Amino acid sequence: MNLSAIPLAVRTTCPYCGVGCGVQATPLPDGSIAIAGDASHGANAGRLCVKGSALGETLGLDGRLLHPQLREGGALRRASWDEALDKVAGGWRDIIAEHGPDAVALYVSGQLLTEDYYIANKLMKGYIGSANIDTNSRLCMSSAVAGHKRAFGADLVPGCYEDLELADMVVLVGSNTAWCHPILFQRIVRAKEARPQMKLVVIDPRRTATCESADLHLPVKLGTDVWLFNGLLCYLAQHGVVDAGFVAAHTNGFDEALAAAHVDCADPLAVARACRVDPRDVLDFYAMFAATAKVVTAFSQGVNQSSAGTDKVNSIINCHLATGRIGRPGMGPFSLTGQPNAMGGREVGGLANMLAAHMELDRAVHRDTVQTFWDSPRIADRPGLKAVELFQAIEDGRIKAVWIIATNPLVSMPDANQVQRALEKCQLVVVSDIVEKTDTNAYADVLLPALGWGEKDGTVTNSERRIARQRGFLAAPGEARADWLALCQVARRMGFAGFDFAGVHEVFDEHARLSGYRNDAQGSPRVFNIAALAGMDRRRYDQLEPLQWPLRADPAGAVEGTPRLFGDGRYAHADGRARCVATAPRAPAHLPDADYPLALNTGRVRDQWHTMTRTGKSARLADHVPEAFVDMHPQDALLCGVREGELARVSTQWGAMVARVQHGGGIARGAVFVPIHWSGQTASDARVGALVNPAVDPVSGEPEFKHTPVRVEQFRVSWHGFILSRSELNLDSVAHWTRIQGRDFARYELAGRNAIADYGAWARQLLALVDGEADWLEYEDRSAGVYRAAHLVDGRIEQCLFLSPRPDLPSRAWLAGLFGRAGLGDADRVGLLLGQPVEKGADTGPTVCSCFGVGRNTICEAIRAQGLRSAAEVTACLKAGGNCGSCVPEIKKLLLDTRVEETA
Ligand SMILES: Nc1nc2c(c(=O)[nH]1)N[C@H]1C(S)=C(S)[C@@H](COP(=O)(O)OP(=O)(O)OC[C@H]3O[C@@H](n4cnc5c(=O)[nH]c(N)nc54)[C@H](O)[C@@H]3O)O[C@H]1N2
Ligand SMILES: Nc1nc2c(c(=O)[nH]1)N[C@H]1C(S)=C(S)[C@@H](COP(=O)(O)OP(=O)(O)OC[C@H]3O[C@@H](n4cnc5c(=O)[nH]c(N)nc54)[C@H](O)[C@@H]3O)O[C@H]1N2
Ligand code: SF4
Ligand SMILES: [Mo]
Repeated sequence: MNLSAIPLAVRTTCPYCGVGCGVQATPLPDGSIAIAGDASHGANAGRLCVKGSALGETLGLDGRLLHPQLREGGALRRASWDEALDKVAGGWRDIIAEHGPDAVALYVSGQLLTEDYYIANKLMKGYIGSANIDTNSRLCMSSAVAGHKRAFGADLVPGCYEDLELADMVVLVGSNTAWCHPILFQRIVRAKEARPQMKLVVIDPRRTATCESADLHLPVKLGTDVWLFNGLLCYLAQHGVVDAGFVAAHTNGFDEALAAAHVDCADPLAVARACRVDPRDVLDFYAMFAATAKVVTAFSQGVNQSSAGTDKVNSIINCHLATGRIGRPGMGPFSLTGQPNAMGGREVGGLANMLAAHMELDRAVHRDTVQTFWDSPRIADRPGLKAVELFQAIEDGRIKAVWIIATNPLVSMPDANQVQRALEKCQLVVVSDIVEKTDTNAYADVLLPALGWGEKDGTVTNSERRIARQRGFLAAPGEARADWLALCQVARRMGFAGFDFAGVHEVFDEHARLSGYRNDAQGSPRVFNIAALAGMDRRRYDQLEPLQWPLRADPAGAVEGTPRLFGDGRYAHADGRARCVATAPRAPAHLPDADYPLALNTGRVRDQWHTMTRTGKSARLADHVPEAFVDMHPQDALLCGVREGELARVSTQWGAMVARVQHGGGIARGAVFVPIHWSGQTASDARVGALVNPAVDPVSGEPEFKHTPVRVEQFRVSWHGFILSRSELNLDSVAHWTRIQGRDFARYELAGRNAIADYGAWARQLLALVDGEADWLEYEDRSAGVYRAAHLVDGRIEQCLFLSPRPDLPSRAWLAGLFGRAGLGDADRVGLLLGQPVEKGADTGPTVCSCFGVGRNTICEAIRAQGLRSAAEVTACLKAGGNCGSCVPEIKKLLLDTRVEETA
């Protein structure tokens, strides 16, 4: 047998969310990569969600940045690495010489590997001597970090995933776990199925997919969480549930926190009024929490991304400290981290106000420890600028050079037009990315091609402190290089010693050693300690199994992890006690008024990752939500003069965009929800970051992404349309367009203001059709304003275009099916002209199950025709929901809706 013919699976870690699932990637002989869950990985035990399952479809080299580029005379041109690195190092040296170290900045990302992050931080804080390095984790986890530090004395997540299964009650606050941490959510749902007495409470202004499995949903008004949790603290005190022994032995500040909560929140009815929820639901929640010892309260961006984010975090932690429900199995507050390496970034001190290895920038003894260990010429001695301030400093000229790595701030920052202005003015903008065209790259003076997932090597740490390897299984494409290497090469060119590493394992080794360096000498040992992994050679590093820090080596040298912290009641404050923090509820920074009467909430959808540079490549992931939408209550829509399915202009004091109006997202009156994923690459005008106000939390500096006063009004157009095309098109002449990837084509949704005199000529021009003899099918009803055209090549469909004055256009799912055919039959041609399939059942509807490509119509028809009663029956019948399970909440909703329709 030829052993070399057997494909070898590489065990690695998913590059998306903070669940940190283990992945088995198997390069196949045809060049494709088979992706499967790693059954031996503690986070996911073999399961993957839809984004993880589709990883193999995102690895193609189309659109990749493969060579360094330099801006010259306005345009970018290809350059050698030497030239590019010289330009960066020389530029930085000159700017620092003239304006000092604070005139340069790094803006990095929780999607870097720990080793990349370690080097970036070392360069900036130890060698350049400035702390002007911040990261997109500022936009994500910084309120949790600040809350942890206030409560525990260090940024420590007490529990682990298993606690969510062991709990008798799980409270999800500001977290759409079903869509954003799907595998963790499935673990909760499975635990609940096994123990139906386990309760799930969801606290979210929207009725999200996560709510489909909840026993209780509290649709609190945006921004009112401190009211709710302060009210809970009062209730616990009023009902004798406070664990006085624990509070006395292990905490400080309880009385002050309770007194502060009492001011506004002693009466659950007042709390219910402030949160705009049914008082009975508030009381139910409080009673359930009071009666259940094993409670986990898990939270995410609905908590963190707020001008009161840090107080929200502490108001939650207070309730766990008051009841002593922390540090034991099945209980505790739990921050769900967003990015794959949000936690690793915190370990290396990637934020502007931190030092490496969980040490503090404002403690002289820590600065000395780090500088001595690094043997570095300098050490930053005061905090650098946090993300929002950092881009303001670029705009006003205090910062003259910025190097952006693995993040797309022109899309993801609040007041994103300000970021655009800042980068336009900045003397030297360096961007390291894996794709060539992003909104941010458009402002780069130097573009550096990075290795992407599957190519790069290193470690990441997930939400439960589990360090795991990402392993490369693909060759470096073009001239792409690892981010840590590019950083070291610039550092060396700037004349700094301390950046010579034979490989990424040596970077990890240094990081591990630093965590143990002088680690008990300063009175309170630092909890973050992974020194047990120091000294690994390349082979041992490659074999590293997932481990939860802090780590210990047993006498035989075996390394053991720690699933839970604080079991001994000791915290990281100098006195070993945790802090209850007094918090007072306050309103968001900017309130709706007559001009901007609604509140804009922003967040994620199930099948896309952030600015879509990777998930956007997968056709399987494209269909679930094909374009930007503004979800709103039907009555608000009526008042704004907009209708479901039509386009609306959504604007705030900071910026504007266009999105399709949608109901059904379970939104209360007064608020709207817009997804974050669209950029200038995927739509003419759908970058929601431009609308978001730049207010930040005073402690953490995290932006208020979930609350901006907004106005929604009609976006007037004279026609709607769409194109499916095998070739890429330029649609800049159209008032509104959005692009999404199909299996063998690109799909463009369009809307226009222009009057079209000659449909045929106009369509051919839009489709860039030059061949006058092309096989062209056309239907025109001028009086109705309806037009349909298709371009065929050798009997196969090449492009099609549909126009109507209203958005009631033919089914894209049916047409997408035609692109998969070798040739079109007569019935298909007739269908194209009719604008609907001739065959029954050919229109499967928008995709619900992305894994098996099962559409909404197919599911609803099966529910009706076969009387299906449960998601399990739908799966048995259609496979839908049977792979990753991400769509099960939606199938449950369809079951409900279809039955409601029947009885109506
Ligand atoms: N599919 C997908 N998954 C992802 C990502 C992705 O891009 N796509 N990104 C990852 C990253 S980096 C992150 S940070 C996480 C984010 O994960 P989540 O935080 O779960 O996601 P979001 O959609 O940003 O926001 C969560 C919810 O907060 C609610 N919310 C808004 N305001 C409030 C409030 O005042 N109080 C409460 N209680 N709730 C509120 C919103 O309605 C929303 O449903 O997801 C990770 N996972
Ligand atoms: N309105 C609104 N805005 C938000 C949020 C919100 O809820 N609402 N959430 C915020 C949050 S929590 C987050 S985490 C951010 C995320 O926002 P971003 O970090 O800006 O989003 P990404 O699309 O993940 O950007 C990652 C970039 O790095 C590139 N990349 C991928 N891998 C690598 C690599 O290995 N090396 C390098 N050099 N580049 C790589 C990708 O192509 C992409 O361009 O968005 C924030 N912005
Ligand atoms: S839940 Fe999905 S996106 Fe998150 S790590 Fe697991 S497979 Fe990746
Ligand atoms: Mo995030």
